[in-house]
Amino acid sequence: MEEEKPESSIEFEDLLPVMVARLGTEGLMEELCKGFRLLMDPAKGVITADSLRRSSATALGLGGCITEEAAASMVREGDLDRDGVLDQMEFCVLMLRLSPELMHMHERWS
Ligand SMILES: [Ca+2]
Repeated sequence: MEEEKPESSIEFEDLLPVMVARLGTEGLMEELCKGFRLLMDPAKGVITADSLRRSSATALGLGGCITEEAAASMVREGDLDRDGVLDQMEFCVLMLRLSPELMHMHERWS
C-alpha cells in the first residue's frame, strides 16, 4: 500500500539541520519568535487569520498580497491542536516547514 503524500510537503526533519546551520539554534528561535510577535494579535497573544492579514500588510510590507482565504489556510495548515489559531509553538513548526518563505521573511525582519 502506498502512502499518500501531499506534493508540496517538506519534511520538517530534513529542514531543521539546514536552518540551524544557517542561523544557529538560538538565532533560529529568535527569528521565529520575532516573526510570531510581529504577526500575533497583541490582545490574544496568538496568531489569528485576521492578525496575520493585518500584520503582514504593515510589518512585512505585503499589503494586499495575502487574501482572507490565504491567511485562513495558513492558520489551518499550522493549527496542530485545531483551536483555530496559531500559538507560538505552532507558528515555529509551520515556519520551519515553510523554510524558503522563512528565509525570504528573514531578510525583511533583519
Ligand atoms: Ca492552535
